[in-house]
Amino acid sequence: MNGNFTLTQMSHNSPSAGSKHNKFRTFALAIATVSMMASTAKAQEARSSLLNQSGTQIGEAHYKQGTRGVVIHIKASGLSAGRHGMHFHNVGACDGETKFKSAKGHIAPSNAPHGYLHPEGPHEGNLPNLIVSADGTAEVEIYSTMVSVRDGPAALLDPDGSALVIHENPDDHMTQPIGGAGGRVACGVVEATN
Ligand SMILES: [Cu+2]
Repeated sequence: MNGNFTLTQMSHNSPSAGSKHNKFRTFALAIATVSMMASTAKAQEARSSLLNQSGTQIGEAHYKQGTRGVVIHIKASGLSAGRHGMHFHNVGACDGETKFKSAKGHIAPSNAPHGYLHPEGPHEGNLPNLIVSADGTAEVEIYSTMVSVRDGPAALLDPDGSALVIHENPDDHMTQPIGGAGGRVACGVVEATN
């Protein structure tokens, strides 16, 4: 009853309320149409096969570009339990014979120091630690606003590509140059899927 009363009052006090409402509705419909068009455009996507140093696949990662960052889904097994530093490295090359040194250093076009907790960090290739369960498996979905799939200075699919690297030890998010994360136990070249 109260709602009806308010509506009656509104139309009584302002005869144009109805047409204003229609204009608003047209505007809202236009916005809805534009966002539907945007959502039908295929998001830029990529993937990685994660390999151990003997070249056996131990997992995979998928990347989907959003408006402001990349949604990253990682699934792996055969790792030691606990926290493992994880970063995007500069070159799309995962050669086990080089202990994955082939992937070079971290993606860091800003030249900011390594580490989420460093006062001047982080740099673009930084990611959270991967936390592996007692059975050696890990699955996580994370989001990075510091890299992109194709566009901008920290594009994963730049001309020399990039690699997702999982390290032996935890990343303390502070120590230079890699947070004390040690050797590289898994590596996956980022490959375009569309
Ligand atoms: Cu690294």
